[in-house]
Amino acid sequence: MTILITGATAGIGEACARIFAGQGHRLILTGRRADRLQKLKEELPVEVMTLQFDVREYQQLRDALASIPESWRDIDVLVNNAGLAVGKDPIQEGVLDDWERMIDTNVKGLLYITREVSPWLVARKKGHIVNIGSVAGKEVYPNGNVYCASKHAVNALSQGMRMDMLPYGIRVTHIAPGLVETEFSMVRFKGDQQKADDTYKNMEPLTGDDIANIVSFVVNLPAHVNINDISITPTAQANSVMVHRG
Ligand code: NDP
Ligand code: 8X3
Repeated sequence: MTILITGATAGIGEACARIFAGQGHRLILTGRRADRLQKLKEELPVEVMTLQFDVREYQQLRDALASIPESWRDIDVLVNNAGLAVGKDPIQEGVLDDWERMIDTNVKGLLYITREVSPWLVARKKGHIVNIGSVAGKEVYPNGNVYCASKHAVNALSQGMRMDMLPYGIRVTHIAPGLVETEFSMVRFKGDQQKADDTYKNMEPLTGDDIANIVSFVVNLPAHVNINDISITPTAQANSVMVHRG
C-alpha cells in the first residue's frame, strides 16, 4: 500500500511510519522539520517520499502535493495526524495566537490536505482516511476550550467525510486517544518540562506505538470492514476529566 502520514516527525505519526514500514508499505511522510523527515527516510527499510510543509499554509501544502509524481498518487491510506494543543487557559485569558495555531492546524490543515488527497481516492474508488481526533473531541475539559473545539470539529468532519465518501467505497475512521506521552505536552506548555511531566505524573500514559497499533489494525482489516470510531485511553484514565494517579 501507499500510505501518506501527516506529522510523521514525532509521536503518533512517527510511530505509524515505523509500524507501516515494518509491514513493507510505501510511505509519504510530511512535517515541518526537514531534518527529522530525512533521518526517518534514511532509517526506514521501505520506499519513502518526504514532503516538508506547514499544514496551515495552503499554497505550500498544494505545491508539495502537486510535486508527488503520478506513480506515487495511488494513495491507499491518508493518516490525518498533524496537530497540536497550545496553551491551557480559561477562555477569558485565552491567547489569540494559541487559538489560531490550533484552529489553523487541527481543523483547517486537516481540511486542506483532505481536499487535495481525497479526489485521488475518489478517482480510484478505494482508500481509507484515518483522522486522529482525541477524547477532547468527545468531551470538553476545563481550560481545554479551543483545543476541545478543534477536536470536536475533527470528530464532525470524520462523520461528514464518511457520508461524502460513501458512494466511492472509501473508509473513514476517527481515532480518539486519551493521554499519549509524545512531544504533545512540551508543545502545549511551550517547552515547560515540569508542566509536561506533570501531565503524565504517577500514571502510565499511552505511547505513540499504542496508537499506531490501532491505526494499523483498522487499516489492515478487510476492505468491506470499516471501524468508524474508536476511543482509547490509558487504563488509568476514565474520560477527559478523570485520571487515577496512584
Ligand atoms: P507530537 O507533538 O509528538 O507530534 C505532532 C506532529 O504534528 C509532529 O510531527 C509535527 O511535525 C506535526 N505538526 C504540528 N503542527 C504542524 C504544522 N503546522 N504543519 C505540519 N505538521 C505539523 O504530538 P502527538 O504525536 O501526540 O500528536 C499527533 C496527533 O495526535 C495530534 O493531532 C494530536 O492532537 C493528537 N492527539 C494527541 C494526544 C496526546 O495525548 N499526545 C491525545 C489525543 C490526540 P513538525 O513539528 O515537524 O511540523
Ligand atoms: C490530547 C489528550 O486530554 O490532553 O488530545 O486533550 S488531552
